[in-house]
Amino acid sequence: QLSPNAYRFDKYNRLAQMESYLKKLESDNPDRVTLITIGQTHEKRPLTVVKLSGKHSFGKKPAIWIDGGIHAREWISPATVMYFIQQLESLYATDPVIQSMLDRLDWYILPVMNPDGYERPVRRCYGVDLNRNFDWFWASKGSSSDPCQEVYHGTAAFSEPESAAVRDFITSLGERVKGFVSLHSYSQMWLIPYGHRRRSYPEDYNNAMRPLAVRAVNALKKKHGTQYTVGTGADILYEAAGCSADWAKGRAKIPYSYLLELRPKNAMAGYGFVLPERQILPTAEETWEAIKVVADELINK
Ligand code: ING
Ligand code: ZN
Repeated sequence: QLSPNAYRFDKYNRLAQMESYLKKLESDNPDRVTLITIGQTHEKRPLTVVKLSGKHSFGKKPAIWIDGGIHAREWISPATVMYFIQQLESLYATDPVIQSMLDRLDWYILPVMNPDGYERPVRRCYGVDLNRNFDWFWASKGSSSDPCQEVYHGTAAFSEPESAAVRDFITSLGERVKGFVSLHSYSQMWLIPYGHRRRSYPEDYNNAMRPLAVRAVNALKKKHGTQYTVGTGADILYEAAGCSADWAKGRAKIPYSYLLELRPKNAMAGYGFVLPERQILPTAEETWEAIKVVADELINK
């Protein structure tokens, strides 16, 4: 790309660069890429879902939801999600695995759920933690009623236009949504519901949700050796209610719902949320290997 403002997969990009990349992707591939505006943010920015799909089929195709950027400062999350979109689109013609993943599964991808925060990350007050604003034991644990706390849960479950738009859109897709993956950073963890209370598990935790998570992190590790821990958010991090992945499993009944904590493992190297740019592509590549394991399971189930 010659334009200095073009999207770069080895850099952190502004929202405008992401938007123009996605618009071009849609106009270059109108049969496989559709941009869907599912709502508007508090500051009236559009919430844009990228729908990727191969051959049309009669009957219901299973679908997967992936979101990034629910938390403003977790820059590696939107960057990784953008890489997924690029892989799906650019390899469709030449990679039979990717082709069947698009022909047999509909992908709904929201690269930035909180674009207001992404463009203006430093806010001391007046911001709701969208990952405390979903309807799952809302306001019971690990969140705050104080608007000046990072974990402010809002005035009610789904009080925010962003979380309400995600709820409405996913609900409109209905039962064909079989997977929900929300990308965060950091800690290198593959979190399984539930996060609101310790030792609280969905009934298929041991026979379905955990085994798939373990297979996914094994595939992830194979790429660059990065190790992930698997467990519920409450058991291996802390208790926190109102998180989107818990709502997706508990209320929307999406069978495989996960929250990923990407690199780094810890903030010891002097960085945490702002992972060095040289690690963007390796992070995206290894995470993509894990996502393909999940997608494959949704198709062949
Ligand atoms: N982590 C999640 C958070 O929203 C989480 C992790 C969610 C833990 C729910 C426990 C329960 O706090 C990040 N990175 O935001
Ligand atoms: Zn987060």
